[in-house]
Amino acid sequence: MEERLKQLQQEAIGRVEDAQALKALNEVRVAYLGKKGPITEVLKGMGKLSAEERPKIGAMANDVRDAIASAIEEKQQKLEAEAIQAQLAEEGIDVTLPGRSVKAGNHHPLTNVVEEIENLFISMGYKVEEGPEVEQDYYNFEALNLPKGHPARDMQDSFYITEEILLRTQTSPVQVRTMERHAGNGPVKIICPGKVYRRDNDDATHSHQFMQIEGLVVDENIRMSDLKGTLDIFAKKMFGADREIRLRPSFFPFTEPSVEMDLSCKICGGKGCNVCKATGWIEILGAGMVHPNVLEMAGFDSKKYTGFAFGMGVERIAMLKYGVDDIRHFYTNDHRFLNQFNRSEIN
Ligand code: 2U9
Repeated sequence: MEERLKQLQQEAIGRVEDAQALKALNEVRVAYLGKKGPITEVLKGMGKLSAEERPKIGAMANDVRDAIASAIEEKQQKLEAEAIQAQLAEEGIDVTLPGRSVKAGNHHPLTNVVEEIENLFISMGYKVEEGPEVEQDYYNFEALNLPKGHPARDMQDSFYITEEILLRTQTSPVQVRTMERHAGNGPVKIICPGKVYRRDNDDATHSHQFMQIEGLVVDENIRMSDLKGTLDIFAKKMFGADREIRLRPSFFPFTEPSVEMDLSCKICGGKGCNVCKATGWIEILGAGMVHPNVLEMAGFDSKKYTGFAFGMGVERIAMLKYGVDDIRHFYTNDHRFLNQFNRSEIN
């Protein structure tokens, strides 16, 4: 029996050493230490032994069982450690690989231009006012000296929702609403940025939806020279101190007299090129003295108060400032275009 036990120990430990995986090791455990294993068999047959032999063989069987169990335990720890190492090697992170950069958004070029113009006028004491894009016919046309039937309010040019409601064609209704709130008391000194809508066919220089910024100053003794000085400061701050302006007579129903403002061409320095169509001047905005009818309709005494107003298309300003040749670039969300205006490139 002693021999049998020694042989079992040797055999089991040999199989433990051979086991290359946890599954095989478990099979060894079941085969030698399980309920139906050979050591249990030996222990069961102890009853047939003499009283002298019994404790000796019993102790030996226990030692053999413990030796096999500790060999299995040791091997199990070794195999488990190896499995973890293999898994780590497979799932390892290569810290030398280049990282994936996170793309940061940035302000749209039109937002930048609007902000720049707003700040410029805020520094001259103007307040920023906004209003509804869905507007009443009265505020969009009537109150601006454009009575029903006036050619400038032709159905062709506007998106009507009902007979009396339309998408605003200019930001001027915001000025009218602000003047009404002032209840006939000056001064009013505001700048009104926002989206406007016109029934136009889109092309390189036209869009059915675009942005405007309009300005309005109403007070006692406001004169054409105030308008001219204000526009000159705007042009020089926005486009460069070396720029000149000139005012040409024009017509708008809401201003009298009305003017259009040209900016001296930077590309040719006034000599004439394709941007200024060989004139040396580029048209950038319209302006004028607020029509007395408009002042009166908004509740201001036109004998006491005078005012000036101006209006410009933001896209046109942005196109001239950045040399953009097609208005549609502002709306098509092409990153190659938009990223050129990124003020915070962090890649
Ligand atoms: C009130 C009184 C007067 C706003 C004005 C213009 C001249 C003008 C155009 C420029 C290009 C519109 O975007 S554009 O097509 N605007 O030429 N706008 S004076 O005059 C006002 C506004 C409100 C109460």
